[in-house]
Amino acid sequence: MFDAFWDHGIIRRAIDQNKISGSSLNIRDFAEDKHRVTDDRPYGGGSGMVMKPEPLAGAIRAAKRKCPSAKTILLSPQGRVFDQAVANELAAFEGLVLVCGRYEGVDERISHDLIDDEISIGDYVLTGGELAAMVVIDAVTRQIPGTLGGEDAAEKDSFSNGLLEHAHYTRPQVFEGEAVPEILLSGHHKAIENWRLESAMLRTLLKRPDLLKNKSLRKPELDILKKWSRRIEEIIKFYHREHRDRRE
Ligand code: 4GX
Repeated sequence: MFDAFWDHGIIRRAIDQNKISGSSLNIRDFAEDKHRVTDDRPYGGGSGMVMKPEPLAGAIRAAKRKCPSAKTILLSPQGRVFDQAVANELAAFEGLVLVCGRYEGVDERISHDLIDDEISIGDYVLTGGELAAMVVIDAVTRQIPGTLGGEDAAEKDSFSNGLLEHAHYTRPQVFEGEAVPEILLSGHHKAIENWRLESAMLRTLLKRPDLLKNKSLRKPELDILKKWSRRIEEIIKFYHREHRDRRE
């Protein structure tokens, strides 16, 4: 699963440019028995399997030897939920060892002794921690300066300012009868900047109002909300007036 991940796109470029390094260990290589077994039945009975502690401990210690200062993170639905703030926090570490569990999870003694942190990429159940680890690596990598190519791209995108991104347009100027907003063709940088803030504010309000509630708003942002609030009030007032007139 990881070969394709390390081999493509921005992750591949970041490795080639020595901005990050990454590698995967297969826990089966740390099983001592002939059949390289990594799971076993749970004490206490029941269905499902648990990851055996010895191969897991061997794999985690081998990973830590590669990067002794690394923080060791278990991917699991029980972890704190991953978001942009966590991605930024993790980008500050010199290394991460991401432990990917399968089955019902890992022997509890592994969590106690060898895990520093536990992260979930969201409240849903995956078949393994590998995709979760790739999500974390991807989001953390693009926070590392120089990995995105385009100037300061990470500072500009969604969440860095607590808002969703503004709408984007590229050529052609008219696509299936729909034109690009005039202002974007005007060359007025200040007006374009204002339009983009308004676009970002409205998209956030309509698609993710929860993000606005937790955000401290500055004057320009507040003014946009007030402007639209007034417009909506006008429409409601007009509606009431119409209905009053009809009843008479
Ligand atoms: N965000 N899963 C891990 C096995 C498991 C269970 C408990 C350790 C402890 C998931 C998620 C996720 C399914 C990956 C269960 N490993 N991981 N796996 N959501 O659902 O990170």
